[in-house]
Amino acid sequence: MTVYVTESLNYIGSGEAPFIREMSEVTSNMWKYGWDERNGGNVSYLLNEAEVAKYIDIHRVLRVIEPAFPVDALAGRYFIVTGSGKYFKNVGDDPEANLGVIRVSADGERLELLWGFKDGAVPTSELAAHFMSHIERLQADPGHRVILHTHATNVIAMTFIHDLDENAFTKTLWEMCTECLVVFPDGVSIVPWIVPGTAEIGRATAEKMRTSRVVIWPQHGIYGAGNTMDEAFGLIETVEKAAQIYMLIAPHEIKQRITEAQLRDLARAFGVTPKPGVLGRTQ
Ligand code: 2HA
Ligand code: ZN
Repeated sequence: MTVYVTESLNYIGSGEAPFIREMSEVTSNMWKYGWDERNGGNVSYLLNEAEVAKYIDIHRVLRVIEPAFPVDALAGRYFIVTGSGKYFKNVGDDPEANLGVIRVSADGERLELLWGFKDGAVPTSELAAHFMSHIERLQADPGHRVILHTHATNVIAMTFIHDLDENAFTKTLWEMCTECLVVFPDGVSIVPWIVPGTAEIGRATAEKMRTSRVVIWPQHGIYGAGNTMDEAFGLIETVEKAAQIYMLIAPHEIKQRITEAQLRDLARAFGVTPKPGVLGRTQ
């Protein structure tokens, strides 16, 4: 293994860190899907102190960043996050310019930069939505680690032409591909259109994260949560695939569909509990 010791950048072989590689891969994949044009999208990944300390000197704070709001509930927690204004297209070529490893200070009032965000970069403008969502998901599931936000094309398109009632939207997605109900039995949530980057959209998103791992922002994109990067990405991929099928078939005459009885059979076969209120409704 190559061991780099670069004083100014505070890394000890950080190029080898699996969490940096995972961030580079997921941002690259989202860009290649065409979901994250320009600086669209943002990712945050909760890390254990021990996994960070293997690659980064955690006793050396490079810079202190003031968050827009205190986050005592995350005091002492470590995250790797994408930078504000950074392009997903560029992360793989220069992770240190586009990503940062931060620790929430013990009093929850400051963010301590430990690695990355070269040349004065700062965390994503959607940090409020990410941090508030992490707080809610950790309460729902202590194994929670990842929040992804992306401008998934067909999900955005679908929010123009489908009823935005969460249960109606969820049922349509479940009907689009057989695997959907199994992958997101908790359904999708939808917040109203709200200005991005605000505490208001952060609060609204986090509130929905209490009961579902997918939150749709109409005419903007999608948030997904997971215990691993693969799980969060796979979840968004599956919702986007269903939305793509919907957009492909919407203009056509439907000759057959997955029936409600078949959805119930699926749930039984895979041992999942469909979100109450979705099946049994007439759309
Ligand atoms: O980071 O996606 O919602 C750019 C965005 C804002
Ligand atoms: Zn966005």
